[in-house]
Amino acid sequence: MDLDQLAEKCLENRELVYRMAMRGGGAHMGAAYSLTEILCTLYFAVMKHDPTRPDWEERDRLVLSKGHAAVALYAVLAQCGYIPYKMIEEFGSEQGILAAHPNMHTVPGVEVSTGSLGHGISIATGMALGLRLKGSRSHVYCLVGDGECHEGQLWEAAMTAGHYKLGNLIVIVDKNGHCNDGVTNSILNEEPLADKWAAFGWQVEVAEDGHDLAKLVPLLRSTREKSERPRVIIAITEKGHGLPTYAGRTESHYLTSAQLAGEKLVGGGGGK
Ligand SMILES: Cc1ncc(C[n+]2csc(CCOP(=O)(O)OP(=O)(O)O)c2C)c(N)n1
Ligand SMILES: [Mg+2]
Repeated sequence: MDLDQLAEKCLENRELVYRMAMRGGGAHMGAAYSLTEILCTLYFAVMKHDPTRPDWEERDRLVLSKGHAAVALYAVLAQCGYIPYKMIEEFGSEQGILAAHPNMHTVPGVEVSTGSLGHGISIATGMALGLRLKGSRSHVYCLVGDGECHEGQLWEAAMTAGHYKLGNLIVIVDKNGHCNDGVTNSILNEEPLADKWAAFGWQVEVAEDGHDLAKLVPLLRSTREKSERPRVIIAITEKGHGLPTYAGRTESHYLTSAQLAGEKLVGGGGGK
């Protein structure tokens, strides 16, 4: 898939998320739209996976630790063919099975039920350790929020992964600068974030623009190379990227269908 096609996938992903929000009465738009390019790059250009076999032993695993961005995951799972588009259309309706947070027992392709911040990365760490013990060559990708880095449990997982030198674990921090109730570092300053991960034994890279597909694709592909340490990519993103009124604002965190009505999506992954 070339970059133009990937950009199309990003735009379609954002449109599907928008549709779910409109049908369901609202959604975590800010969290979903800062992740779009990262998520689409992983599913369409990086990860080894097979939508016809969600339980394929040799697949790479993706854990959405910031589970409130579930709508973005549902959209990419539909685009890949894990779930029918009909499920997307039923989001928020009585017969629908897609909930505000992802459920591994009801939605094919969801590896771990998440929503309680800090838990997903802990489970991803256990998965990576388990896979290594089995001699597997699969990778575990885990997406966390910058506000999620306030969680003590995240650092327990980070310390564990560093201790066990889990080279098959890749964490991507979606550093959009906001959490649910304000600017992340004004609520609790977590800088210097890169130095903290490095101190826990991780190989750290910073993606200066987490929406720039031309840079994201080679960077995320490089995570497939053998590593002696867990890797974290701190991706600088924009919360609500693509929303003309709400992009870059804390208010984008959760938007109702009334707030979204009339918002015309812009961009499909050409950089900030
Ligand atoms: C353990 C836990 N505490 C609190 C919450 C409530 N909560 C949901 S989203 C959120 C903010 C997350 O911010 P961030 O990680 O930056 O995610 P973003 O939406 O910006 O991607 C919080 C505190 C939660 N889901 N889990
Ligand atoms: Mg954030």
